[in-house]
Amino acid sequence: MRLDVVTIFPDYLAPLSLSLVGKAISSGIVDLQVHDLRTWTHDRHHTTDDTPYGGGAGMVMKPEPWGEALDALVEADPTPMTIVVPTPAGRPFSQRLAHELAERPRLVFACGRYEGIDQRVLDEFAENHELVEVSLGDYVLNGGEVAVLAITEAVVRLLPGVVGNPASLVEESHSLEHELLEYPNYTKPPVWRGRAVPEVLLSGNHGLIAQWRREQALERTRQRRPDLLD
Ligand code: 6GU
Repeated sequence: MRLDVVTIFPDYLAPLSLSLVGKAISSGIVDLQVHDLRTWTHDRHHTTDDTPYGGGAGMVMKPEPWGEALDALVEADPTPMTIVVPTPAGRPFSQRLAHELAERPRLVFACGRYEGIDQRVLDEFAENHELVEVSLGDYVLNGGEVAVLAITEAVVRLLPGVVGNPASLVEESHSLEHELLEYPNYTKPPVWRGRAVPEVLLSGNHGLIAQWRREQALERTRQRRPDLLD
């Protein structure tokens, strides 16, 4: 999978060279390129934003650098692009959307500040490319970079050969179908600071264990995410 990230803060994406995503890059499963939007500015101050038409607080990202940046990425590689624009006004990110994005050959992340990118850029590129605005949830980040870290990790771990034990993905997608939160987990020692591991987990009775885990998952979901049970 080819990944491009366009941002005014390329250093923000440095963690992508670590851990699971980093391994996917060094093993060739993922080709990641981070681009500085200011490459496509032409004024002395490398200006990327301006005041909003109609007034109001904050700044809006100028269309010209974004247009040139995305044109350059199209030019550099003919692989069809899915443009992902992180914004609190986007479609809520989910495991389902992560699976959808994992099917795409090339994702191009366009990181704007949270006031956003001039709408005409999105309208222009949506005409010839798949474009999806994505939100991590109902809170505000300063820019899309942290969202790109989250979305990339969720997507890349679904690519074949990235997660060591594919059984863990199967269990996960199974739990996704049932739409329950995961049950609590325990490991050795059997007693820690006076707290014992639930006895059923030591019983060796796999039927009872499965039943207990399902009850725990249901109870957690009822308490924390009753919306998932509707
Ligand atoms: Cl994807 N971007 C920004 N700037 N803020 C957010 C977000 C994304 N998701 C939640 N808040």
